[in-house]
Amino acid sequence: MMLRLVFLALTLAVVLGSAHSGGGRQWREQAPPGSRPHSVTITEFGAVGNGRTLNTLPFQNAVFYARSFADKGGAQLYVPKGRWLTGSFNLTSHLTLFLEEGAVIIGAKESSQWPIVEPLPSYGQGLDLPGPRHLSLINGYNVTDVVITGNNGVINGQGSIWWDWLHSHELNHSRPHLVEFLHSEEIVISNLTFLNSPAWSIHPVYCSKVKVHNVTIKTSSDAPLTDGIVPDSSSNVVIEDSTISVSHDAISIKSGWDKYGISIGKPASDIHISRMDLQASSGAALAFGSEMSGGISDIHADNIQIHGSNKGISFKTTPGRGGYIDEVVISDVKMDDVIVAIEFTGNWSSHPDEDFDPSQLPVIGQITLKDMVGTNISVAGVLSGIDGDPFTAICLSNVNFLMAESAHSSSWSCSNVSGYSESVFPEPCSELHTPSSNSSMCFSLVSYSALAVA
Ligand SMILES: *[C@@H]1O[C@H](CO)[C@@H](O)[C@H](O)[C@H]1NC(C)=O
Ligand SMILES: *[C@@H]1O[C@H](CO)[C@@H](O)[C@H](O)[C@H]1NC(C)=O
Ligand SMILES: *[C@@H]1O[C@H](CO)[C@@H](O)[C@H](O)[C@H]1NC(C)=O
Ligand SMILES: *[C@@H]1O[C@H](CO)[C@@H](O)[C@H](O)[C@H]1NC(C)=O
Ligand SMILES: *[C@@H]1O[C@H](CO)[C@@H](O)[C@H](O)[C@H]1NC(C)=O
Ligand SMILES: *[C@@H]1O[C@H](CO)[C@@H](O)[C@H](O)[C@H]1NC(C)=O
Ligand SMILES: *[C@@H]1O[C@H](CO)[C@@H](O)[C@H](O)[C@H]1NC(C)=O
Ligand SMILES: *[C@@H]1O[C@H](CO)[C@@H](O)[C@H](O)[C@H]1NC(C)=O
Ligand SMILES: CC(=O)N[C@H]1CO[C@H](CO)[C@@H](O)[C@@H]1O
Repeated sequence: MMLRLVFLALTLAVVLGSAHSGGGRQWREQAPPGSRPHSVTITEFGAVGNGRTLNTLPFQNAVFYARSFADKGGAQLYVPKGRWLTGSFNLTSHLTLFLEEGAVIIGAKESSQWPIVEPLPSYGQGLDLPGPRHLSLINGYNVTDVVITGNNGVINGQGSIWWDWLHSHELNHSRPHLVEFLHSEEIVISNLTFLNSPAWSIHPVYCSKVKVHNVTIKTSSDAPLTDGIVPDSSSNVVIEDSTISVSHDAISIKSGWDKYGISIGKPASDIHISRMDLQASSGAALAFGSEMSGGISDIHADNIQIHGSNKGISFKTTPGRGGYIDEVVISDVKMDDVIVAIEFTGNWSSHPDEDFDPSQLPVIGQITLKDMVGTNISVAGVLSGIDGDPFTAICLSNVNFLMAESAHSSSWSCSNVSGYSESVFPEPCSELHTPSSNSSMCFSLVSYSALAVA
């Protein structure tokens, strides 16, 4: 350990020097797991994995040291079995953070361990409160080629203290997330479990080339507004082979809030979601918006299992939001025990401030939902567009919902929408099967023959 600490001190000047020298770094391929030529262990920086000792400085120092290998193929920061309590720390480029089996990174309960940072420019303020927000537990700012992985290690945010502060109005700043990347690319997150985030679990914003696979994300079902994965104003994102069970939205695609998101203008696009098991006890399993002012486009989701959720698939927006949601295809979905299977709402009226421009109307269309089955569904669909700004080309194909046997179950209700449907049971609202509509209006809808359906 002494050796590392001495080396750390000696390299400080060198690292700082090179950081100021600027100059573009070379674009690299992602390091395959285990391929980093250098490795350090968190205990070499004085960390103690007893669940009580605060390890914020060891994590910061270890990452700082790992930075000296950035132009030598990068380094792995190895976290062995143990309970590693820490406040916020930042990652660096060409780094693999590896959590061994039995390794648990635990977020500190003191809010002072989560520094205050500027709100995101596309939101203008924090999620819970105006003004700045708490820094997330594990952060990447302007980094490239970073892997967070392990042999099913755990990252636990101990969110309940933050949920209590939110309920009791003791928060001074908006809650932090577990993992957040800003302005970054080539990010891989895999083979880990994320528990009880104070707010969202994984939040890439203004990023590209992000892959999340084989993760488990859970928060307590009474946790307020805890989302799972939130691809936000990011492109080229892949999310697959994972299980998410949270209280609010399990996967939520966003791109900024009202005038802030409109002026930043960064869409969420080119996002592929596959082979997921989703539960959203009081939110939506797969959500779009409601913050979508930078636009959401080119989204493909398939092989999605949804169970025990308030909403299955939800598109949320409101006048003043601007932006668009289009070129979305969702297919091969199985839903069980869901209150509202499909929701489109043009009246999700939360605004960052009163100063929004209601004439900024979102444009929602070119959305295809196909090959879906459901059991114990209370409401098949509530599709309500905006008066004077209808949602168009909403297409449903080969959908079969078995409705719940409760007195409250109802099938479809539609207003200010138009589109097309084929082979949908229960029979959808007339807005989706007008005599003049046909499948050619639908985004990427290959028409089915009755035989192909079985
Ligand atoms: C995740 O685990 C699987 C199976 O052990 C392994 O093949 C894969 O390389 C791991 N991924 C990473 C990024 O370590
Ligand atoms: C981590 O990054 C944030 C902003 O992204 C910065 O405010 C903070 O000082 C950084 N922390 C350390 C220890 O470098
Ligand atoms: C982001 O990183 C690039 C090089 O990777 C550098 O040129 C740029 O100055 C960095 N920007 C900020 C705001 O740190
Ligand atoms: C998923 O990750 C776990 C460790 O967390 C590993 O044991 C398993 O093999 C991985 N599965 C795949 C398909 O990568
Ligand atoms: C909010 O600020 C007050 C006054 O500084 C402080 O006593 C309290 O602990 C803070 N709350 C949180 C959750 O940080
Ligand atoms: C149907 O789903 C609801 C939740 O939407 C659940 O409470 C109920 O237990 C389920 N019924 C059956 C028979 O599984
Ligand atoms: C939108 O919701 C608000 C309350 O949430 C309600 O007062 C208003 O009538 C709704 N507007 C439309 C057009 O449904
Ligand atoms: C399908 O609808 C479009 C208008 O949306 C129309 O131009 C086209 O002729 C229709 N095709 C068929 C086969 O009815
Ligand atoms: C233009 C249009 O059709 N507006 C309708 C939107 O939905 C409301 C509620 O169903 C109707 O009252 C409007 O006529």
